[in-house]
Amino acid sequence: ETNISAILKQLGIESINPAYSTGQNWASPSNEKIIDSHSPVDGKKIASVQVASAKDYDQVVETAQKAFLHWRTVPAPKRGEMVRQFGEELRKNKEALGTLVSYEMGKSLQEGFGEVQEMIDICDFAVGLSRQLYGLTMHSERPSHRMYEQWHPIGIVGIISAFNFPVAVWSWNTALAWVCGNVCIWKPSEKTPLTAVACQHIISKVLTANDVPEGVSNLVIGDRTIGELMSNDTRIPLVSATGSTRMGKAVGAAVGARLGKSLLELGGNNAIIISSAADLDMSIIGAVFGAVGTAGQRCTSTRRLIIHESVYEAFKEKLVKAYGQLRIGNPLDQHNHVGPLIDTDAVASYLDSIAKCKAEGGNFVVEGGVLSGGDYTSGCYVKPCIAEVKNDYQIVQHETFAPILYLIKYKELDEAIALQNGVPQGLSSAIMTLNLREAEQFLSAQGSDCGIANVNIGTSGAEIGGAFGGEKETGGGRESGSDAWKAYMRRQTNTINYSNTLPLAQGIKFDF
Ligand code: UN1
Repeated sequence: ETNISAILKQLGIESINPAYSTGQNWASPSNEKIIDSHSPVDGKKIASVQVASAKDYDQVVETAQKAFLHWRTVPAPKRGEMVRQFGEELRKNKEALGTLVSYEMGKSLQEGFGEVQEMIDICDFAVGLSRQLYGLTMHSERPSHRMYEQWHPIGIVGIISAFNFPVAVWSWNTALAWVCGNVCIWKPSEKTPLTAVACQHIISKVLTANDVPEGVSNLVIGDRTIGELMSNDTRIPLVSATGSTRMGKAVGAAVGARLGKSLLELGGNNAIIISSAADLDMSIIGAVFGAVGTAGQRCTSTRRLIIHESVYEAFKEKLVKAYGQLRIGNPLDQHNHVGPLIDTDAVASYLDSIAKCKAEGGNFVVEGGVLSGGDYTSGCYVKPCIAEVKNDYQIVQHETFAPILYLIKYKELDEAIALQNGVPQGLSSAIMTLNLREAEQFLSAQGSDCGIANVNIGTSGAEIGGAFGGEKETGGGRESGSDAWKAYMRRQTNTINYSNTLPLAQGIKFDF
């Protein structure tokens, strides 16, 4: 039995929490609005959080602006040292924070811990990065000239995050942004405000211990109006947003209209190609975890299986058998595989998608449905289901954030790749094959059009070391590993003349 109240106490959560924080200081809002956080696990109210007003938001931005003037002068490795200590605090709080993620969001306890592990990993990555913010040097075409580039901090980074990874996505952005010399303003999902409050308490300790001024790590609890303020605010040069394509289009348009930068990580419609040369037992694990893990609420969740006709029936049979063994229930109980959806609105959209799929001709080989009674009183538990479909059904082209898996049959690999690419989204993709030619074709320029393409691994569960994000309606942004840090900095090209003449580039003569 998990002692939630002890965990809330450890993480500094009150019954009503203040609306915003600029680091160590917490403040109550100038209005009366409140968000109650209910757990989808048992429907119980966990605690409440006040909602910030536009005026509160403005104060936060002003504090952040001041903090940036200081933070950008701190040497990057010193900023990295703060992030190292943040990683240490996260290690100490992994169990408590992971449990709260599981309880407030509904993902399995293992996945809650896994999410905090991603935070720890990105901190380690960012610490190393703090000594590796490398720019290139170039050879000038002019004598006694030197050319190089520098990466400078950009200013305030606005972070809008989603409910499904309520803490990890913030850390991917913030750990990099901080070592790059930026300050951050975080607007978490209104569906998971308490995990955000907990994160801010954890970083608060580190900021205090290091005498970091107010305004380097800011949290603002609010609804979409706060997101809109951030998107339109010229004081925020970069807005990093994770969520639906609809939200991303609004943020991208608003930020673009003021020629700001946005980093968008939006919906996926991820497929695994199961080839005739696939290891079917291994493929089952990848497919089932990808489709039902996090109750199908990852942007990397497996939504479609594109299966070769020669193994289609055999694989379908294995899938149906595996689905029959899934235990659905309280995600804090480690025996269960599938927890609840985030709320009853998500349940309604799951049911709506099933109805639409049936109306278009989908054939359900594992039926869905909402579970009730017993452990399921929150009304958020649904049955993972499987339907045989055509790729061009409208509903199949759409990302439903729920455990609905679509099966599509193919004959030739070219056709399978075209089906895999034949959706508006482009986040994650995979092929299961032991055939080298197939694998390489899938990874080639004629292959997957996604930001992530895997061989003999499912579509979800990417490591933080790679750049994370995707193409088309996924928004084009890249977060976490590789050189994703460059999005958080401004590039400056410097040319220095150490000769005693002033030659012009391109050989231009200008004498007088
Ligand atoms: C998301 O769903 O927004 O690759 C992020 C994965 C996780 C991150 C998912 N590491 O599934």
